[in-house]
Amino acid sequence: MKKAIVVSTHTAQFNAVAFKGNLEANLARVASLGYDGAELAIRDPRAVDAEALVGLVRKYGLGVPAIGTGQAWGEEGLSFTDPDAGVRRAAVERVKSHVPLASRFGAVIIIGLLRGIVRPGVSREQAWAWMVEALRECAEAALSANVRIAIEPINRYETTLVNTAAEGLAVLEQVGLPNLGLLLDTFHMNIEEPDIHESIRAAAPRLFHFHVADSNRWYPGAGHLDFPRIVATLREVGYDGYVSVEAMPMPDGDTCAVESIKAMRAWGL
Ligand code: LER
Ligand code: MN
Repeated sequence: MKKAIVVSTHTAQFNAVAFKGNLEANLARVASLGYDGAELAIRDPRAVDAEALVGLVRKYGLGVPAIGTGQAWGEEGLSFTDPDAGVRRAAVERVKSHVPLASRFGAVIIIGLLRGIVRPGVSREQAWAWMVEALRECAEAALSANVRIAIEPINRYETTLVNTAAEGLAVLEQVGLPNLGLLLDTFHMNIEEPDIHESIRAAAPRLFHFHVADSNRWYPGAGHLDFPRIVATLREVGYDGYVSVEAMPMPDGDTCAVESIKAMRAWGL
């Protein structure tokens, strides 16, 4: 397993990001701390100079395991389940626009909050159907470029659609494409899963990416999750991907990154 941490290419409102702002300085710091990769949070690929970004990531010898898309929800209100068909279309097109860069990095495209929530006046069945349809269109577009997409079960306080690994697996079943998988996040699992270890085992064949934050969404070690046991379960199921820190910059971003890599090393990563 490899070690990564989330870096936003631009300043962002989403708070569980240790590094935002000066991209080059942040990538340099991530590399110097010994991370293998930087997970990139990108609101809109059109706002990014792809060549410069690829160059910077190479300069610091980092991998890019995943690209987070949630800022398009947080800052622009795009979602797969908006009552407005134009907004749903824009959300799908936005995800498809991540494919070329994801392909260059070999990165998984993350569908977190971009799937949306069940809006007033929309039935749960309708929202679910829009979500499945959107995911299928995005995964089909990504398939030809050999890009994988991961849907992330997210806790009930942030979304009403897909809170658990079991619901995530049901979505995969309904979409029926091999390049759509799951991203599990320990912060959300601690709130929603009856048994974190059983959920990891159930998701294992389709587990594309893994986020870590402690129970309070601080760096691992700042709360009460049993990470050595979680990592042992990941090893047991043969998970071979990245473990990526998506934690709040508390007490500050740099301390979060330093403490996180200290913890990961202690787990033998
Ligand atoms: C994203 O990976 C996540 O975990 C959510 O809480 C918010 O986007
Ligand atoms: Mn996450």
